[in-house]
Amino acid sequence: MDGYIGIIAIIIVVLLLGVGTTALLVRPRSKTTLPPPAPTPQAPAPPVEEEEAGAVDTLAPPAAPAEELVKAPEVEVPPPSAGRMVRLRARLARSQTTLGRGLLELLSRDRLDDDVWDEIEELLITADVGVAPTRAMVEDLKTKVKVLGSRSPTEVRALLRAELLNQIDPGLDRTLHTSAPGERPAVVLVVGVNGTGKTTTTGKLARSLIGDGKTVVLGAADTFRAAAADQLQTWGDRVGAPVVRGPEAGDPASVAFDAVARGIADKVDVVIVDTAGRLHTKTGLMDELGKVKRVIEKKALVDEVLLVLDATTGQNGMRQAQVFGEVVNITGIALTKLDGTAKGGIVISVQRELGVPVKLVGLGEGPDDLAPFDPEVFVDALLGD
Ligand SMILES: Nc1nc2c(ncn2[C@@H]2O[C@H](COP(=O)(O)OP(=O)(O)OP(=O)(O)O)[C@@H](O)[C@H]2O)c(=O)[nH]1
Ligand SMILES: [Mg+2]
Repeated sequence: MDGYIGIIAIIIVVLLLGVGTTALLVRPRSKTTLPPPAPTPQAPAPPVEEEEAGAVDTLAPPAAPAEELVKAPEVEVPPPSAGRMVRLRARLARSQTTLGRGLLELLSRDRLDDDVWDEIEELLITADVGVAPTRAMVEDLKTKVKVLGSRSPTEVRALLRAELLNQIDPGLDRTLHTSAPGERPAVVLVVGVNGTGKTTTTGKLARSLIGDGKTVVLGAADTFRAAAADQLQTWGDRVGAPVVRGPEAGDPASVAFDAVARGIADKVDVVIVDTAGRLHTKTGLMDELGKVKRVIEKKALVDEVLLVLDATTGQNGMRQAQVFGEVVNITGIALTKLDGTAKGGIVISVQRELGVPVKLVGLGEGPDDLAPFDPEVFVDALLGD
């Protein structure tokens, strides 16, 4: 009986071996008939069994992992705004030391005759400090130097530091009004002439607010060009801030209104409305801006009207600021492109002329190159270490 079972077992083993061998012989041929993986990089790779991978490799390059191909848009977590200006100090120093070093050198001369004072005056004017503030500074410095008598380099530096700070006025309230009382969101309206950096500043500001833990809705009230809304959309998408847009050539006031309405409905902390660049000399465009603000105010108060000024435009920027100030009550200045000019003196003149503080400074094209303005860091960057 045992022998009988043994024979049956042997037959089964032989049969199984036979089937296995046949399978091995047949399989490679069936692999060559497999369709190659789809060539488009977007298509996910067809499921391939482990044992077949080698053969498939020779037919077509392997598709990259699906994860890499279909990338979900990443929402960035921007850094908080604190300490930004210190981080960007080197950039500021690079562009502004001509003024600081020049003043230090001139004031350190043994003899401060009229020629030297003329040179000091010229240096301040060239750096866009403005005529009236320059005169005031020179008079102040003359008096202080007289009192001081002989001057050590440390004393000259301290003297100049105090004078510059005094002109910039560290006592001014530079708080950006991004917290509204009660339930409603704070509303920030961003205005200025063409190309000063309004959209970029709006995007950077949204990032920095989000980095500080706030929620933001953006309003694309530049309806002149579709590209303007797209530009803002890109900024919003990167940090997950919704962007309210309108039809191209539509009414900017209505987009601004809708953005604020959305902000209220979504209970966000801040609504920032970007507007189209407009020449201060075009009355129609300036009237339109006035309307944008009035229409928003049907929904909520405008807490901050930020005038974006390009630091490289010099004294022309001052005229723009005055006209904008007449149409919409400017509450703060964002001074952009300070990284690209030695004319940092505009901080002094613009505040003097307008009586409005510089609240933000743009120090580059990078997404986090916007900083709350800190007068002490500014002056220290000017004078170098
Ligand atoms: N270097 C430097 N470039 C800046 C800064 N801020 C903005 N820019 C650049 O300035 C250019 C214009 O910026 P936008 O934000 O489009 O200016 P805008 O005021 O919205 O322009 P319009 O909507 O056409 O009036 C862009 O190339 C920005 O990258 C800054 O602080 N430093
Ligand atoms: Mg713009």
